[in-house]
Amino acid sequence: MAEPARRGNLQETIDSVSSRLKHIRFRRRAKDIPMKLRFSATSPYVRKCMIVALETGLAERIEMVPTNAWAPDTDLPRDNPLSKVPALITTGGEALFDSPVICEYLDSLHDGHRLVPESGGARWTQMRLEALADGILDAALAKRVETTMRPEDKRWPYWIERQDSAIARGLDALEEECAGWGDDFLIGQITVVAALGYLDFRFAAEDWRNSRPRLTAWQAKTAKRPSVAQTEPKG
Ligand SMILES: N[C@@H](CCC(=O)N[C@@H](CS)C(=O)NCC(=O)O)C(=O)O
Repeated sequence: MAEPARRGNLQETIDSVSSRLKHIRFRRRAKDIPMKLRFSATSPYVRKCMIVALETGLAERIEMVPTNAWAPDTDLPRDNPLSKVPALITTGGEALFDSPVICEYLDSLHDGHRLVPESGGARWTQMRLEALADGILDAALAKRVETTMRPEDKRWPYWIERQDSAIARGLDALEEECAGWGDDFLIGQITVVAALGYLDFRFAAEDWRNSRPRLTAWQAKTAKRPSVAQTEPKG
């Protein structure tokens, strides 16, 4: 899918997709009814879904619905009982979550090359990599909640250290593996982009690049992809 090469961020991409969507007159065939993606602009899990949508040419079929998962009165649990974004409402009205499920669903809707391999060893390799990068994200988010939302006198240093160790081991594993990825840009690599981007966005002072030259080079190369540049978190 050819996307215009320009730098932007996830919110700008969402705005641009939404405004283009408004100008499309829908004949109400199932294919033309927009899906809805409940999102927050800084969520790395949403970013995964947006990269998949852009890479597969599906972005214009998705209406973006801003959602604050943390708002006490949010109606998000109606679509996701876990009250997390992303949640995707399909054209048939079914609400799907979480990001691996949404990404695989989106990948089933297009005729191009599969971002989530359908079978064989490549599938497990990619799903394992996705799980590893999602796990880095889960640890980074847990650390952020602990260090920014929890009252200072109630913070648990051991918990923060535990998340730091999980993130460091995960990044070391990626450093070992990334030389073997070649030009692959599938669901595993997409999730790695989201994880590294989130660390840069929220923990810029803790330089994950230190002693990870191969992963650093891989990220720099990947940053040039339009789907990656257009979804870079800013805020
Ligand atoms: N495993 C989920 C994680 C989703 C998630 O944690 N989303 C965050 C935003 S980045 C959220 O909605 N948090 C609200 C909460 O934890 O209550 C996925 O892959 O979609």
